[in-house]
Amino acid sequence: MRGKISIVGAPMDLGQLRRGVDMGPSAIRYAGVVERLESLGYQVNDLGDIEIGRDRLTTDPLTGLRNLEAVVQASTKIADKVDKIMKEGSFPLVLGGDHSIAIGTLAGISKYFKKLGVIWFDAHGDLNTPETSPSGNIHGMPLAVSLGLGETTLTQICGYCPKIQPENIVIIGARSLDEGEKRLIKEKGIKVYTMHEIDRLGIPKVIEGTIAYFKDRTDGVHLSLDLDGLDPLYAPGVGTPVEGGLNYRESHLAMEMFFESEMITSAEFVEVNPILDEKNKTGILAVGLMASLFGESLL
Ligand code: 6HN
Ligand code: MN
Ligand code: MN
Ligand code: MN
Repeated sequence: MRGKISIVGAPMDLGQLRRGVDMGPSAIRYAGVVERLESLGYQVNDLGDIEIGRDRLTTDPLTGLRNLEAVVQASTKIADKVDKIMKEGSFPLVLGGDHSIAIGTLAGISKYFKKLGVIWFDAHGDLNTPETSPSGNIHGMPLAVSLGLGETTLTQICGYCPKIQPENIVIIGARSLDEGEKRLIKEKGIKVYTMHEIDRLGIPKVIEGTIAYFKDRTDGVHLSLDLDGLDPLYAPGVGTPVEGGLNYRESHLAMEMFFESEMITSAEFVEVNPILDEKNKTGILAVGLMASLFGESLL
């Protein structure tokens, strides 16, 4: 027996405008996540989905944020659920849903660590604030919110703030950063492997560098994996695809190396949108990546 994994679905689509990403957890389950992880020897408990409000299309008049109230409520529920999983000593594996769910996931997890590290595997930085956001979409903000930046009702979820420190973040795969996000990255000294660095160094060096960076400075590491970190060739079912991403084997190798590091203490896989997908290719990919993260080996 290899330990306990608790799966929870967060069918969230309020952090952005495209419909369908709320079906992400179903698509991932349909691709066989429970059976795949059980076959690796884990005790897998699927806790079902968190209830997400359905009232869309409200824009906060003060901040311009879309569906703010509903996202705050959902994030609180996600945080409570993840908190319970942590308390039971099980590994929280959250299925999205758009990336705004990370606000709740990190709120539920970070109090269990003194220095929680976060791997943000994404084409984007998700470091916007209401002032810098080009869209008003909260899925472009969760990393900033977790740093304590932005709308107070979001940063104060679970009654404490911030959830993480800038020096404990590594962003991998970035290739679409907004100007305000670039400024924030420089100002806070956030470690980023853009696609440029990944091309130059190769993914093995990037992941070794990430693991070495976290080794002495963190006591737990959360993996927040946005499927749009991969190239849309491999992950077509995402709402904000960006050309020039990681390929299939590079992404799997990253997961395999994270498994070997024994460093990852929680994870979420987000932005799977079955309506935009091709025969659940992205859902199936997500499950394969999870299998690699949990130790499925090639031999
Ligand atoms: N995601 N930077 C853009 C925005 O609207 O803030 C895109 C964000 C995408 C977020 O993919 O999780
Ligand atoms: Mn994202
Ligand atoms: Mn993204
Ligand atoms: Mn694999």
